[in-house]
Amino acid sequence: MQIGFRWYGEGNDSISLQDIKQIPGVTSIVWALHNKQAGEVWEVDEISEVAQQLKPYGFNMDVVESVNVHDDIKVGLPTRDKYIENYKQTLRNLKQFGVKVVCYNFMPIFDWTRTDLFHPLPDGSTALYYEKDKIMEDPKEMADYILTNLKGMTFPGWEPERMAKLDELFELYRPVSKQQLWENLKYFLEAIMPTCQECDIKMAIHQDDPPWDIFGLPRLLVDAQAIDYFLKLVDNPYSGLTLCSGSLGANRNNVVADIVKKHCDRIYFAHIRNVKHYDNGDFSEVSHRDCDGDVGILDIVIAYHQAGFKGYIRPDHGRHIWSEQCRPGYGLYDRALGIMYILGIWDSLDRQ
Ligand SMILES: [Mn+2]
Repeated sequence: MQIGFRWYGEGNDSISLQDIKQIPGVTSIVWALHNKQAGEVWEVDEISEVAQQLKPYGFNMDVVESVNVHDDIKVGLPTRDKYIENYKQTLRNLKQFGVKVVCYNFMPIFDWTRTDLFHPLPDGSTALYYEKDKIMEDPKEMADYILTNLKGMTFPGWEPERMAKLDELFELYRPVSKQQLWENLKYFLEAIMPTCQECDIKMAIHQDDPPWDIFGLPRLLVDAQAIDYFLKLVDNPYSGLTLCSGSLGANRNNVVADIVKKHCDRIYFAHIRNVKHYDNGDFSEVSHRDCDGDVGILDIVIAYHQAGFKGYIRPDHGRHIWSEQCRPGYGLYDRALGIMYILGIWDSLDRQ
């Protein structure tokens, strides 16, 4: 197991590489070229710039999160082949820098979705929050809210240029059924698998967050059954999972530790995050500590350990604590605490 930490890049993150270096155990910076639009080729000199930044700190750049998939691929338009070629070229360029895992998702229009980015918790910290009833309303209203609260920071999937085209996007996805979306995902993966094999890069899909349909849009990777279906759809070791305990854990019927036990050989990247459920269907992100939430963090970490997991683990979102001003979910302190919690469990298990 290797510990990763997501970093948004020089000038695009309040957290420095020096800060990250001081968190025990971190070997991998989980990175991306956040200025690139989905469908564009990531050029060698752009990737090289990040490599140069990481080098003095001894971090590897093995995991990219994410290389986003163009809407034309998700919708299945004839223009998708051009974007698939670009995706393959990006993979070849990433290979030159030793990249081993590419995280991506296949969510229509909206990436992760929350109704409150700074929801107060009883201890005075704030966290990302999902209020079920707010989602029934206009998606535009929510997009506006999120963009206002990001205060000019860019957030993958919620780019202002993209949100400005919301009507267009909904129109584009209208004819796409769930089954068609699965077919389009299969087409994309089958097209890139030979390149992944040639480059020895594993594709690792992130689950839909939250794991159910929203705004009438179909969402695919929502539970254990969907994950089984996905892994059979393109049964190739180069197509696997970024298993996100928080995304899946938003549905209280999902038992993430069971998925770890069943599919550990196809999990290349693990997001570990805790979620607390409320009876009315709302949920809040909470600390990584097992008893603070409902996803079974302890069972999950034990399952990875018992399976001899060799992939990458990163703490997913954290709360905003100790007055830190940071990107929603991506502060330094609570994610560092999450790492220490995971390593504490891991080291104890190693000892046994
Ligand atoms: Mn995640």
